[in-house]
Amino acid sequence: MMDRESGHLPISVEGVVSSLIWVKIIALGTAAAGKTCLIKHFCEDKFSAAYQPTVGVDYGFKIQKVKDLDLRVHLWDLSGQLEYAEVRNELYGGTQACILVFDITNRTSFENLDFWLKEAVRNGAGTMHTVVVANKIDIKGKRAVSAEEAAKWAVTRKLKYYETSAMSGEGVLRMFCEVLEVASTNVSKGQMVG
Ligand SMILES: Nc1nc2c(ncn2[C@@H]2O[C@H](COP(=O)(O)OP(=O)(O)OP(=O)(O)O)[C@@H](O)[C@H]2O)c(=O)[nH]1
Ligand SMILES: [Mg+2]
Repeated sequence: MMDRESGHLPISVEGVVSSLIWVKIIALGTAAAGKTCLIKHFCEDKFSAAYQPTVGVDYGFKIQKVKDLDLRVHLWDLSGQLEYAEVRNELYGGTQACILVFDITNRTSFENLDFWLKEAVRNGAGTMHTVVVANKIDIKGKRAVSAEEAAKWAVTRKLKYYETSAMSGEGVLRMFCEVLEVASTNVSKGQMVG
């Protein structure tokens, strides 16, 4: 015996469809740029000042409401250590969005963005919504890359530019929500992405 009115689904079709939108985001960038902290802040509202390098890959999950849809967000946090290239290459598949993170106090991490963008493009960034994230804006005195220079780099490559602090949380939720809004339109409704 089915415990629902005949002719009616137990929940609305819209409810079923929206509950099945999965979005996969990857984070790329030089070691210690703050990828893990950004993801931790977004998923758990936590920050740790102690640096624990990601070994290969970390993973985060969050259900985030964007435009009335509860998105199941998978965040793959890829190590910035160059020796993990093979691990990273395995993880690009089925990605809708890519955040390229650099540390505003570390000029090399900004100069390395070209390397990370190239790696992403080689692995299908054409189909991912890719953005640039300037992190650690809470550190005021040691800025090594101006907002103007970084934003220009992003615009030249047709990428959207964000500034964040994983420590204070400034800009973090906004960045992820805007990325998700675009990325979720890349996922056809009802599609399950592993
Ligand atoms: N002040 C400040 N420190 C930050 C911020 N984000 C990260 N950090 C610090 O920077 C260091 C590196 O942060 P992680 O998030 O581990 O860096 P990562 O990019 O994941 O590094 P890998 O895993 O090695 O690729 C840690 O000591 C963090 O506490 C930030 O927004 N502000
Ligand atoms: Mg990390």
